Amino acid sequence: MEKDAKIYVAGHQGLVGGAIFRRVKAAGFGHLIYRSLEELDLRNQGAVADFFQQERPEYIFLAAAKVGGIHANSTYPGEFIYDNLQIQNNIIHQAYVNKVKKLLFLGSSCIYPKFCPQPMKEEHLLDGKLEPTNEPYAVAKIAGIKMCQAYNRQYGTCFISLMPTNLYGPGDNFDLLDSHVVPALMRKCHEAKVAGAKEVVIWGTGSPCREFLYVGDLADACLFLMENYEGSEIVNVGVGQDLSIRELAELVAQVVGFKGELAFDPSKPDGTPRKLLEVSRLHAMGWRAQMPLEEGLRRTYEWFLASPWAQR
Ligand code: GFB
Repeated sequence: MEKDAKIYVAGHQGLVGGAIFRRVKAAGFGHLIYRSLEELDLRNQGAVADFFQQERPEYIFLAAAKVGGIHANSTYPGEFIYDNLQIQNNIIHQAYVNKVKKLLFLGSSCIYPKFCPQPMKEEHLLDGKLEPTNEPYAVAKIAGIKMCQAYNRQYGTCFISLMPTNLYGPGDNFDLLDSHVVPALMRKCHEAKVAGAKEVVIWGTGSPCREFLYVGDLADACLFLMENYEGSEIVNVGVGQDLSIRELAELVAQVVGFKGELAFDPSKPDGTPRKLLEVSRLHAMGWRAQMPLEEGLRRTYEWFLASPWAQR
């Protein structure tokens, strides 16, 4: 990417888009384009076409998406499939029509089968049935990958796809019902500490395993791949290590300073038993995640304490 290239970060108000925006700016790229949700509804085909005509971006980070944790995915399956298909269809198609030089599409580790061999390799895509709690979201993300690959094949575009593992970090959504597990546990532990409560309730059995990538590391990987990768094959982005939800809860409680009990509510869904990405493709290209989990959690908690979420 040229330093004065016109770069569109779709989703710059979100956890991932915000981190990409800051990373790209810090690297000295001066011509970034963005629109707020109020200014541009990315689900609207005509509005997206007009935006592209007007701005003519040269590079795109496609981080705009409807996202959420296990409960949000199960509660709003219609929104998860419709919003994501619309957003990505509109942007990917307009990127082709307007001859964008390169587009980076962000998928998710939930594209892999529920009972995928671990760690999950890129070639396991479409090898088996998906996890039901987030199937509509996963199907939309798989459609995005296939659309990038199909356009590359038919039209000679350069659309690359990254599959990040579970993410966390400053800027996350701390809504207790819709969020992912890290912000939910952090807020629960914080509120229990402040209230002097004896226990925090964790959804599920605590036995599922997840891998957590700091969003600043993901942003760094996005910039790295935008500058160094041109293939159609998807690339996993993870840390190569996972832990159980119980272990995560213990670590979050320690970072927050909550000293009470951790209770488990098995009436809530566990989701996929394990999700660990195989990251040798990315390592072979010369990129590795840097942020240790505990330090990433500390930085996230600092951000949370200064945010309106801590005042609620
Ligand atoms: O982060 P999470 O919602 O997403 O949940 P998934 C991870 C695990 O943490 C599940 C447990 O086993 C949850 O049951 N958990 C325990 C909690 N306590 C809580 C809590 O208070 N809140 C939440 N949210 N979880 C998502 C997908 O799956 O992963 C998305 O639904 C996306 O589509 C995302 O792919 C990365 O890892 O289960």
